[in-house]
Amino acid sequence: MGYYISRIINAFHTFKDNPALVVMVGLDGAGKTTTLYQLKLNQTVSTIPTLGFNVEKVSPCKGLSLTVWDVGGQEIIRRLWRHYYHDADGIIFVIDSSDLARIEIAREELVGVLEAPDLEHVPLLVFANKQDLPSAEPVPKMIQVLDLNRLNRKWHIQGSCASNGNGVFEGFQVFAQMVKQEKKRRWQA
Ligand SMILES: Nc1nc2c(ncn2[C@@H]2O[C@H](COP(=O)(O)OP(=O)(O)OP(=O)(O)O)[C@@H](O)[C@H]2O)c(=O)[nH]1
Ligand SMILES: [Mg+2]
Repeated sequence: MGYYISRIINAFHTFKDNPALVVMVGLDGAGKTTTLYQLKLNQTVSTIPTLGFNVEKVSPCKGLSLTVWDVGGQEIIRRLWRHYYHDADGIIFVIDSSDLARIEIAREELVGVLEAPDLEHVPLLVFANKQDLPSAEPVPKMIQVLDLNRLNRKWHIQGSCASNGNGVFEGFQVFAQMVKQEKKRRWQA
């Protein structure tokens, strides 16, 4: 009996009180902080480079809240990303689709992120951001460049414009469902 009660409490804890933990990374200037506050406040905020992190709780879909850690992307602080991965239920990678000069660096950083043992099997959301800029690569091209089809995990890519909000909510909605399903699958295992 105690076993079942503890499972019920655990389930309640998992789905009600305990928000899923999500880490958002990507190169500096990709638009992570703009994305986070577009979702949280439904507003375009003016940002400064993030030297540590921002953290906000958001509820993009019914029955699941996400605690989103937005971690600064400057080269010198990228090595700190891995310290945020422990217990993460999902990972978000934001990329500036118009920054062709750094697309290979972004790809390499994504590979490093996905190799982190703490992130094994967690769902991935990629925001192909800055789609408003004329030089932005479209989503199919970003799938190819980032080689997403080879991934052995659930992933979703969303074209977005964080500065006007296009695609931000839609991306988080799909992602939250993926995180919810994965949490449920792990709990049932
Ligand atoms: N045109 C355009 N500009 C954007 C978009 N998203 C963000 N920006 C701008 O890009 C710049 C960097 O945005 P941030 O959100 O601060 O980028 P970040 O990824 O948090 O950067 P770090 O904190 O340094 O890692 C800001 O000037 C934003 O206004 C977008 O979709 N389109
Ligand atoms: Mg930032």
